[in-house]
Amino acid sequence: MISRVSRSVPVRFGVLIAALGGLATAAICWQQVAGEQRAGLEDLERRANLLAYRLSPATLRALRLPEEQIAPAMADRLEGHSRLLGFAVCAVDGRILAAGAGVPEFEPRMQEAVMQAAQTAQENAALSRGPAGYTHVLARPVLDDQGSVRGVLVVLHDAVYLDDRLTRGMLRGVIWTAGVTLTLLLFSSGFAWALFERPLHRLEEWMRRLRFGAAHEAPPRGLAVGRLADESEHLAASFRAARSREREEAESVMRSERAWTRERLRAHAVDALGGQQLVVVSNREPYMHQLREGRPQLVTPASGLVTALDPVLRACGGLWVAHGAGDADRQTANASGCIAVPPADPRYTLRRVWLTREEEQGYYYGFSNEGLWPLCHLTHERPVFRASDWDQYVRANRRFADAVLEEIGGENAVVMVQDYQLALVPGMLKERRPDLRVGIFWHIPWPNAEAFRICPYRVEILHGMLGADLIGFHLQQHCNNFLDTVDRMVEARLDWDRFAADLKGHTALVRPFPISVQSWSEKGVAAGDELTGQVARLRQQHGLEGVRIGVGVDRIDYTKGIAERFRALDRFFEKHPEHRGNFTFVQLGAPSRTHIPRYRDLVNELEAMADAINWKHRTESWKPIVFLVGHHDARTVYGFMRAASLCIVSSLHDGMNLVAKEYVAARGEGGVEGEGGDGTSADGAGVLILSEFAGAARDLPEAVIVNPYDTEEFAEAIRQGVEMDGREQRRRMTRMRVRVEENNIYRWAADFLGALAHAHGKPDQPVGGRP
Ligand code: ADQ
Repeated sequence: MISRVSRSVPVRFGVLIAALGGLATAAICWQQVAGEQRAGLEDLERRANLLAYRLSPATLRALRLPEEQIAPAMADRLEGHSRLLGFAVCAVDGRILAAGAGVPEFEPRMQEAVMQAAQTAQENAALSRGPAGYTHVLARPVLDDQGSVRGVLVVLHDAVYLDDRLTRGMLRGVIWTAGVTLTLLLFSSGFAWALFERPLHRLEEWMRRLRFGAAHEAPPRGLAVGRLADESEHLAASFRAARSREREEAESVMRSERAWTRERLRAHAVDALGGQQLVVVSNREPYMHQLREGRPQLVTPASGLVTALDPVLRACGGLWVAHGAGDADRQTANASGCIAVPPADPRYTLRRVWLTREEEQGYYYGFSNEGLWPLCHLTHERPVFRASDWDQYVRANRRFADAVLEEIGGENAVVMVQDYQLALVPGMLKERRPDLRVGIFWHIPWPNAEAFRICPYRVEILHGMLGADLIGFHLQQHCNNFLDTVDRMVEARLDWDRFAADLKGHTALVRPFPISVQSWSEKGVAAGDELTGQVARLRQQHGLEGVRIGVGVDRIDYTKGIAERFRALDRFFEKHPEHRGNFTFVQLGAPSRTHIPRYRDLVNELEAMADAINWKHRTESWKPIVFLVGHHDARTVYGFMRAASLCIVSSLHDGMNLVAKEYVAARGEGGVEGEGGDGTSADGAGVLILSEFAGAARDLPEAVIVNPYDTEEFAEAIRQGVEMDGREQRRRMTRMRVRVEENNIYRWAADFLGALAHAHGKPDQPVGGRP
């Protein structure tokens, strides 16, 4: 179909150009013929005039004679020759008094002109058509001295030649028009074929071969549109990457008879690290101490990053360098800021980095969260870039890099830098210790090059990141965007085949590593009867007895789409009042970054929205939304996820979103009885409503996928989720759960560490290589 359509394009283009050219030529030819015709007629008239003028005095003299003497008096003056047919002298009543030899036969054609001239005393010319062609008649009144018309002198010309000239001109025009049209048709079709059709046909052939496995073949040359050529290069590279990863994955699945566990990761890490220390660097610390009633209390912050990396370090041991943000952090760490964690069962060292209030404000709240965060998330929130924030960002990054170098001393180490707050750290580390293995994992999306371009410090950030040996994102799409950004904004050499960028002789590989979660049982959550009791308590505490529950668990952030979720719930209860009283949505929202006004306002805004919706739909014993603002411990989060037959993740843009995977992981372990009494929350069931804009949507396609901006569609998805039958829920959930269990957090860490080990000094490792 595509080739049939594209094949007719050059012809259509040719016909269009030829038709336009043909019309223009025809118009020009017509103008020319008409002009020639006009000139010929004018010439004839001029000549007739001149002849009439010359003969007028003799005609007047003859007209003064008696009528029978007029003809002899004019004699052979009235004869014509060549195109001049002859003259005639007529009386004022139109009768011919004297005429040249062939003239009388034209009398009928002369009559009208003669009468007009006689009556008006004005010269009259006419072109009249007879059986032999055109004749030109000029009738000139002959006036006596008193100005009275004595008679009319007629000059007759044969104008057939004008007719011939017109026919010849028209014929010439037709030949020209046909010639030009045909030439244009041939040239423009040929041009369009050579410039577009042939390269597109080759591209089509190449894509087909690519689809059937010729992934090594370079895209065809000669594509007229530069961007198309670039994009096909990228497409080929992504295809190669995906193929290679598929192969590696298949091999890896065949190799792995066991799932990835903490123990397996530990063994793998020991191997990959080759005796070197593992260092994680992040802004957020995995264990924070806050003062509560004058005493330090341990807090584990609500963060996907901590959820992901703490189990890795617990499994492998090593060092975690992070900002000591808790108000009791200093008093619980030693003089150099170090503390063994988890405090109850130490497995690794946490080195806290101290930042001044100004540094924290500029580096974290300012540049990272008012600049880079909205820059990378496409949610229509305008990023703010202040020069003073950037200075603090550079300074704080330097502090983190210094802390790492200080802790590792002269030892060798593998450093995993985490996230957008620390983009400059890889470059800073490599500057001082080129022998270190450094990887950076970017937990949020990487936007397209055009969006990233607005950052005034884009070159510095890219240089900092390209200092790493390995740069990881959640999705291949983010990798593509990143390399495209590098391509356009810095002088680096790109290798799309290996997905690598070379800057000043240093190569950074760019790879996707979709992050995941650990199993809930490893987090020490309740199980069996204890879990059943806990769920019953949560229901009772929040007035949820006897209703079906939906749940959302988020940091309160505008990217998470909580307002859109509330709007859809409002619409759902509007459209389906039959669900009032039997379904309640519980939203756990942890306030975060509340020093930034936008975030502070959002908490108030969401509370007001939930109140308004509750007011609108509530009954005496039921309300649609229970909004629990605060950071909840893992047991509570798990309790709600077990109790809920539906979970909503409605991010407007999200790197991955761990909550979606946590909910899936929560739906498989042990049964919870008694909620809603409809059996939908029994073992293995549950519905995940997931935004298409969260990275997790790629890993969990069996979820009910929604566009959170489309309130109607979203409300309909909630109805579908609430009413979905148990068997369909289990079918979808089982597939998702198997995938989350296979691709868990340990596998993510193993993949990243394995790729980092190979990235350094072994540049020929195939794309997407797994350990
Ligand atoms: P986040 O934006 O922090 O992570 P997410 O992936 O959803 O988002 O992780 C949030 C974590 O915090 C989850 O483990 C969740 O259970 C927990 N949490 C949220 N609200 C809570 C609450 N009220 N109480 C207790 N716990 C709560 C960033 C990126 C994501 C990416 C992760 C990991 O923005 O796209 O998935 O990093 O890479």
